[in-house]
Amino acid sequence: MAVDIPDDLIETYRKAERVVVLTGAGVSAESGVPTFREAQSGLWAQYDPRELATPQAFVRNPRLVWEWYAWRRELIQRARPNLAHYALVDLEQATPHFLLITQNIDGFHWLAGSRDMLELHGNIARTKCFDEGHRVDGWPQSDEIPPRCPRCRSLLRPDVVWFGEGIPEHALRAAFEATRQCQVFMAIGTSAVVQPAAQLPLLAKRAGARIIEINPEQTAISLLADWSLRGSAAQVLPALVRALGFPTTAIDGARQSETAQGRDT
Ligand code: BV8
Repeated sequence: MAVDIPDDLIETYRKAERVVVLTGAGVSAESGVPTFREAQSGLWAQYDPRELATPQAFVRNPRLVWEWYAWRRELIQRARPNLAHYALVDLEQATPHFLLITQNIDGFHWLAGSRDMLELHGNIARTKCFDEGHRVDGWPQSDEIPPRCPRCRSLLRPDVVWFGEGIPEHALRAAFEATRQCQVFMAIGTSAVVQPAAQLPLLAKRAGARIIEINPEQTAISLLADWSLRGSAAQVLPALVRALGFPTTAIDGARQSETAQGRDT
């Protein structure tokens, strides 16, 4: 599908010294990882994710919440980054100052090669204990679900930010700081509903940045956007990298490895 990137967008991006990108679950949609709003499948279809992703749900039914995350971790481990993730690596390489802020917990940006990045909502591959926050890489085999912290015996949980929990202070501060200083802010694959991440596009606009949105649908920030590119991130982002005339090293590498594995990406 041909993607039309406006000339004035290309010109604005090329002139930008500092670019900030905010990604949401839509960027991992083409990797086969369901977004929050898509119905959870099978056993989980009966639950509202926003009810499960809370400390209250964990206190009420730790086993249920632990098994929901185990199911999601399993699904993410079987999936892999898509061309949207790799295109963002090429953008990072070609942009003087670039910061990727993700709301996603799947670790795909890091896996694809992004390095100037912040995970606002944690990472599903990391585990910590509920009471003390001790990061735990492994735990003794036990039938108890969830397992317990080897250091303090409190229940283990995923190292993600639940609704009602604060975003890690350092990440939040860095995100707001970079957003205040950028010339271009891109909101990609996010409905821009969840706070405080949803404030970032507003903050960027107020600081004088130009806003680019990439999303097949209209969102809460579409009115703010200088450009809304209606399409899938996996299509639009590679087209943007090519339209900017930037090297497509990460994109080409992903394509070659997909072909080598006999799958067309
Ligand atoms: C906090 C980890 C305070 C867990 C997640 C005002 C101010 C402050 C807080 C609030 C506030 N109002 C309400 C709140 C509370 C709450 C909140 O925001 N509620 C919402 C429902 C209104 N916020 C919080 O609780 C936050 N904490 O503010 O704490 C505080 C401070 C100090 C001390 C104590 C407390 C914490 C929020 C973090 C929650 N954790 N994830 C987990 O994943 O299990 S959020 C989770 O849901 C995701 O990370 C994501 O960010 C969010 C939404 O998920 P999705 O809907 O799936 O994704 P998204 O919205 O990104 O939508 C998908 C988009 O992709 C769509 O637009 C779609 O069109 C598009 N798309 C689809 N396919 C494609 C595509 N785009 C491109 N290409 C495609 N192919």
